[in-house]
Amino acid sequence: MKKVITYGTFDLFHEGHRSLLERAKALGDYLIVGVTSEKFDCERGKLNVKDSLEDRIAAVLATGYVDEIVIEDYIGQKIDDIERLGVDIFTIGSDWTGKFDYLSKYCEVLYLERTKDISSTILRQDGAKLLRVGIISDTLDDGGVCAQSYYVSGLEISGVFIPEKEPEDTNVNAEAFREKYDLAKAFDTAEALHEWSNAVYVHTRRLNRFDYAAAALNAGCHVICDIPLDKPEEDEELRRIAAEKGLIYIEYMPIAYILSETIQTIVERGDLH
Ligand code: C2G
Repeated sequence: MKKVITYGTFDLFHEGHRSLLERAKALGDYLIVGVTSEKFDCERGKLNVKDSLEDRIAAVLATGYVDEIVIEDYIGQKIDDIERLGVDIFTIGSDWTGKFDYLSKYCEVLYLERTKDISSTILRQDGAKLLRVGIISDTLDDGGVCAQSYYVSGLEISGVFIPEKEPEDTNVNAEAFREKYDLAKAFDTAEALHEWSNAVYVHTRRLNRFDYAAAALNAGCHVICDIPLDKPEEDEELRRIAAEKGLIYIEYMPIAYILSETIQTIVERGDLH
């Protein structure tokens, strides 16, 4: 008998989870699912988990693919489970590619393609908790948001729109960005991005930040915007539009900016030696 094991939080259970379990089961005869405890999620930095452990286990069992549940409660448990339960295959979604190669000492390791765009399969009452963030960028850089999104339950990157770019950047386009970060959609217009998102992350050069942030707010999307803005009064204006529309406007400070500020502060003290 071939035993397969997979792990996850399975919060706000959706089609991506179901499809992963279906394909995991098809790899063998007996499927074991490790569902993360609240304590373990807290320790590994998974944020914003909404459903209780009991509800998450019930959702996993309701698929009918699962033969045994274990509760994942500590770092290093995967090795213990694989040995104790005599597991032949460890599998997990492609967002984890490479991260569990160390388990190949104990069993076969397989990464299954992650499902893009799960928003339509979240139950309506839970869907209200799903933040669909569209990215507006003018380079092939996401500011680290896509990788971070895997650690935040209830957040999905809806896709990307690339409005303007340097003329010589011939390889910069929304489709290339979409492919790089394995996103669901590459949008042709800001309007299309607004329609598919309920929040927008503005990650463009300073000069354009205000215009894209204001357009997103006016289209009814919450905004997370890189700072600094081009002019001090732009910040006030974005706050005004957000308040008027009942939306949230959040300034996001990319790490490089914090670093350069920090370096400047240190250098200005003048006591480097
Ligand atoms: N998944 C997917 N498609 C999505 C979302 C998730 O295929 N759109 C997969 C993930 O790749 C994972 C499983 O569904 O294999 C469970 O996902 P999560 O609940 O987000 O759990 P995760 O944080 O990936 O925990 O020890 C825990 C594990 O490391 C995985």
